[in-house]
Amino acid sequence: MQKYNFPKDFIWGVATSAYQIEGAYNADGKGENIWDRFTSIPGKIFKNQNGNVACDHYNLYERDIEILEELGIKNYRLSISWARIFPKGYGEVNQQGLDFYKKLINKLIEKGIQPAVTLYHWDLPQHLQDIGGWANKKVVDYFVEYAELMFKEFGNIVPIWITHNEPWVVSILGHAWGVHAPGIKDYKTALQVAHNILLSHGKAVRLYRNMSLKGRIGITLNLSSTYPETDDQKDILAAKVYDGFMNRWFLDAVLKGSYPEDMLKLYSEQRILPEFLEDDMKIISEKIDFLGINYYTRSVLRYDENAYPLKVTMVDLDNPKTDMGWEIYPEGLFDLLINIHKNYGGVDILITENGAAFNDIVNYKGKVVDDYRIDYLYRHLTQAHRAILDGVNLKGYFLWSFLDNFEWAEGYSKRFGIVFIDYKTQKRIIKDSAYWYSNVVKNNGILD
Ligand code: GBH
Repeated sequence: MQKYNFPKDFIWGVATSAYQIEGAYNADGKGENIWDRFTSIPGKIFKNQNGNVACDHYNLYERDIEILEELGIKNYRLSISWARIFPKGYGEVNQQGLDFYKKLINKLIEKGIQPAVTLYHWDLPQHLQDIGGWANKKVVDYFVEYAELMFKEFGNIVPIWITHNEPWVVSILGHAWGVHAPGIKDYKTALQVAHNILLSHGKAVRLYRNMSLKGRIGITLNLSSTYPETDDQKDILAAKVYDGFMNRWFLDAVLKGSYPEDMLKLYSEQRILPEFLEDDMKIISEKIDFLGINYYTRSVLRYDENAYPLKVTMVDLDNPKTDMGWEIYPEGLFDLLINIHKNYGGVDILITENGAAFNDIVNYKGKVVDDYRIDYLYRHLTQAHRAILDGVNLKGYFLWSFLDNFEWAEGYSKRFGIVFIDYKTQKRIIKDSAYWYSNVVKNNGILD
């Protein structure tokens, strides 16, 4: 049997986000956010479900931390709900909301678990959406105000900060395709939103530096390696365009301080180019300590004359898939890591999400035997290991997700957790994959 030892000090963790697990949507002075609003519109979410209760983590956090302890997981990526802190997005602080995160973060640290905190995992205070949301530059400043308070409160005890989770998803799924909150369908707005989010990221990093804090700060991008369906030049170009759309637009901005030429040309031809200043690009590319990557699947592309605005379509290959319908393609993680390492100067990388939804069942013994999830994790971790051997500066891995949770437009129908949630009783059942991962963490790698 082959062994896969990971480097000393490799960060092993699990991840969640506030809206997906906390529930308590209107408790203790929390303000409404865009997911509270979006989920209340009939037809947007699977069975019109919402995050009102979710895993009730707001009340059960101590129990959940005990599970982390039991599994020996030493790093936990969580996100803060902006509207718990600032019910309107800015101005007056809601002390009870702040107290929740103080209790949560202090308890984690007391148990020897390092928190990795994401400031924005999609739950914009509704009041800020009412003034235009991320398309409004004022929201950039409100984000920095919120970041400043979080750095003041937790900057000395939280070692890892992630400004934003997946700006591509927020901008494109939320503002071009309209399948996520706030449900807008306009490419130009979407690209302006992406730019403003990146700007808010850069400003928050600058602020963090000015506060001389000791931890590390970065941003998380959802990245997907892209492949042409055939050797045809047009398909090869399609794959390059999709790479520009999903990956390089964000990577180049953050790590090179410019948007890619080919995409600037395409977006201006399509009249969807966002407005921005040269100085913005300096701010956006303020040096980060690590790049966060969320990887789930690859993208296979085909040229399509009629597809707006990129002239590409995604090809659905007849290969094994997870319950999300996403192809299982672990080599895509390897390809992605190698390409980023080569093209972006050997940047330090944290995989901030990787994992899979499967249709789990609790068996007659009360157990969840999710060997298909173990298989997915095994295959991706061994590809990550391969990338490290090839020189990639991969420093850590956070599994998505710790708990089954509210999977956005898919509601509770998709289970990503290594801990099963019985939503009727809020009972937690530790899945086989959690025990398997616990051993990976304990052994700093895979022994069999
Ligand atoms: C992450 O999003 C989120 O950060 C997390 O909150 C979520 O629960 C988790 O993943 C699981 O979904 O969309 O058809 O173009 C991942 C978002 C998923 C976006 C894969 C790109 C490619 C297929 N990404 N997706 S498609």
